Amino acid sequence: PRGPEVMNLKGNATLPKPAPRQVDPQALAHEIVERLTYRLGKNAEAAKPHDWLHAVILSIRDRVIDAWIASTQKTYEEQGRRVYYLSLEFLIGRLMRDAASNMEMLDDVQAALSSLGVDIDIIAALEPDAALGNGGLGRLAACFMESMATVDVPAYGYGIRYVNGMFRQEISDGWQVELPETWLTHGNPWEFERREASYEIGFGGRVDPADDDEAGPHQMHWRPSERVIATPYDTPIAGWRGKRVNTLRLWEAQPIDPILLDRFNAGDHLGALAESNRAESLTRVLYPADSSPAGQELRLRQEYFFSSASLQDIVRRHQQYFGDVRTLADKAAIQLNDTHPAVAVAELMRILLDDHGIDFDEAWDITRQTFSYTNHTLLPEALESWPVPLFERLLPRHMQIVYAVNSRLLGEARRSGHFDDRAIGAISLIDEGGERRVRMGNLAFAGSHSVNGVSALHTELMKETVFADFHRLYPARINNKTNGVTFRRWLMQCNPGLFGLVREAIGDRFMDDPEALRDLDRFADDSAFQEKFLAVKRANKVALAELLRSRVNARINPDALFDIQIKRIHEYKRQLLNIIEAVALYDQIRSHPEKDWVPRVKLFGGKAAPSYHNAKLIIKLAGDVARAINHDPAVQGLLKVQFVPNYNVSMAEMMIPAADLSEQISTAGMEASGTGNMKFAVNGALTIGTLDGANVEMRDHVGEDNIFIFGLTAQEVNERRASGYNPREVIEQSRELGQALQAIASGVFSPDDPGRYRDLVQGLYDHDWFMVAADFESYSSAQRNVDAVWRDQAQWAKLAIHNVARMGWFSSDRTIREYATDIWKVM
Ligand code: B1H
Ligand code: IMP
Repeated sequence: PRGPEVMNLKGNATLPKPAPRQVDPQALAHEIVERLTYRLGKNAEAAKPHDWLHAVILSIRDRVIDAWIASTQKTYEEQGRRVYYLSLEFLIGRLMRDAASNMEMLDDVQAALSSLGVDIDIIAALEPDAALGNGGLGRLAACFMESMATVDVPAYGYGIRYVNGMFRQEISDGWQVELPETWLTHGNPWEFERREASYEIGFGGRVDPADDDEAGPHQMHWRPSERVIATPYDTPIAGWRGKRVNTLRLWEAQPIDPILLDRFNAGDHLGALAESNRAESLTRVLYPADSSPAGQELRLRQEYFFSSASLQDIVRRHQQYFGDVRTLADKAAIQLNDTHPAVAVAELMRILLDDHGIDFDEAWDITRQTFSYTNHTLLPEALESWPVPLFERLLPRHMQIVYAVNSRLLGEARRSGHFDDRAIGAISLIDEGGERRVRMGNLAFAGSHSVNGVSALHTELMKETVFADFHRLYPARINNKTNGVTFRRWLMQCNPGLFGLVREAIGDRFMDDPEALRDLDRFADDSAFQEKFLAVKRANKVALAELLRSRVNARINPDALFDIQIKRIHEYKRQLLNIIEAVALYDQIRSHPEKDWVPRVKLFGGKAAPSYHNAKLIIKLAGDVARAINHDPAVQGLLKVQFVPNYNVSMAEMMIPAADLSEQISTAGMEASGTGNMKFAVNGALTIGTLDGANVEMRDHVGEDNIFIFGLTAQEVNERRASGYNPREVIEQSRELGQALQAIASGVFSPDDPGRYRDLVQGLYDHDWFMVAADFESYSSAQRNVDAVWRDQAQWAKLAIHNVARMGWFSSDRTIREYATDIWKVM
């Protein structure tokens, strides 16, 4: 490994320190122009909006760096335990407002820019989203990074610096088209390349017994046949009020030899670059599969590449500051964000056994004390496993370690006397049913001292289903950490109107203690406050309507009820249920135009995994249904449907503050937590949802009168499936549902291709795994209940205010404090 050459400058008091920075708008304006001139080489007259953006970011960044260096210094001085959050995804979005706001300079930046004649909104919109993640799991990692800095946990995030993050979605003729998103084209002013902290990562090759005479029986020498370099890029992540700034370290793959000159000179110009291209392709693109792993070799290479680089860095840092690798668990807590980095368990074992000659039992103890694992899904298709032959070819040494760990694990289970062959088979690290596979969930579980779920329901189901046998063997290991979201981004920045109103009502305490939002409860019945609250909501809706007019030429009425479902497209999330209900409502309005219908705008947004056929078809259906409804004069002004393309973090920041109704309608038992649900509620939307994931706890907090709950519970879903659920029967009993399905299946919405949705609808009649039919009536009547409450705007406002007031517990600061106290022991 290429170790870093760190000069230890500790205690050298004669070095000059940077001058403290001024923070008034005038000084800031001066600084921005100075950055523009000397860093970008432009004068103010010639500067383009992008230049201004860069200059502003550089000015903010300087403050962040001051705090960053101070935090790093403090961490080294305290010599305490550090947290390492390993995640294949960090869905950050834009950073400018986040950083400026957390450094408490957003108002000054705005004032400075306006004194220079620059509109902050225009340049802020130019910053590309860092979309290094798929959805909830990646955005959770980003919220956690900000909260760890906020609650003063010394932490590093480790991940991959994808050149192409989440794809850009275009809708062409109603179909999703995936295009590469190139967030780095204008450079990334937030990151710092750290070449001195590069490592070699090996793949393939063979394993020899260690040549050393003193080598123990478990010490081996792995001789990889292929090597690449991992080079880190560091991004500072500032916590609220700049208290602490932590590091997000993202790895890039680079070739050992950028070009093979002998080949080039022999005329093989492409071959000369082959190795280089191969190395660089490793970190080129994010796998766009949310909740179901891609299962391709490149994915396993990505997982090992970033796990190995991170582990080498962690062990290097530990040795540099504490010397003895045996004390690693005292100084490092490594959190595995799902199984994507689970191979790190085997990698740490390899390092301890082979590089440090530690004996097996001690190495295994250190490993288990160091790691903890978060599970994010129970969907069987999402549980990662790798074919043994592939794993063995790519990581021969790790394969041996997995076998050795497995024999100990299974031995322990057998000796307990409570494990028959079935139960042994269930906890084995190797799936022996059919093609033999390495189970990454079992490896992560076995290699961790803590395994947590992300909502109370999800954690209970983990104990009853996927990890039932592990739970019997290690009953203290599974624990719950209900997800949360950062209120800085998801309330204070994205919804300045509501933020201002809340401050005016209850003061600033909630900015440091989100639970203090409770004080707002006493304004719920205050009609003057209700009016202000509704006015803020309306302004957000006008802004969204304006954006949608310019983006997709949609004309939507800001006085209608904004009903929004934005999330990855997946059958278990049941966008289909929502669309079918829209079709049924459309039919009802046409049949009874005289009734007092509540005007509604239904908005959908979300990406489908490129290979997920039904998800793509559901996008097409939303578009087809929208076209029919939006062009029908009979429902003009009463119902509108719009699919919003390219849903991403920045679009979420526009849509969530404008929502009246939040759709959280997954089949109970299938959504591990959800985090969008929390963002909507704290922004004053009411939730229509099932008792799934964190919705259950949201109901407990906001109160059952302030949320629209419908549908089967997780237990009822199970029972229905077990007792032979017959969807056809259910459909035949509901005229509304039957008619809506017939219309869709017969091509009413797809006259250009009448058979387009036949199979999709047939699936509902035949098996309906996700219980769309079973929940339809309950959903549809909950929607009419929504209408009834909406007609009384004071009542609606009251419920919404209660939601804002009672969501404080869902701050990711609370979640992180629980991790820090219960799992990492750093608080
Ligand atoms: C979640 C994933 C996920 N769970 C595989 N699992 C992936 C699985 O690329 N892959 O192969 C990517 C992502 N993502 C989500 O995590 C859950 O579905 C949500 O319910 C939960 O809120 C979120 C954060 O815990
Ligand atoms: P790492 O933790 O070794 O990766 O170093 C990350 C950052 O910490 C670098 O910017 C170093 O300059 C800084 N750093 C390393 N050692 C010390 C120290 O002893 N005191 C303060 N900062 C340090």
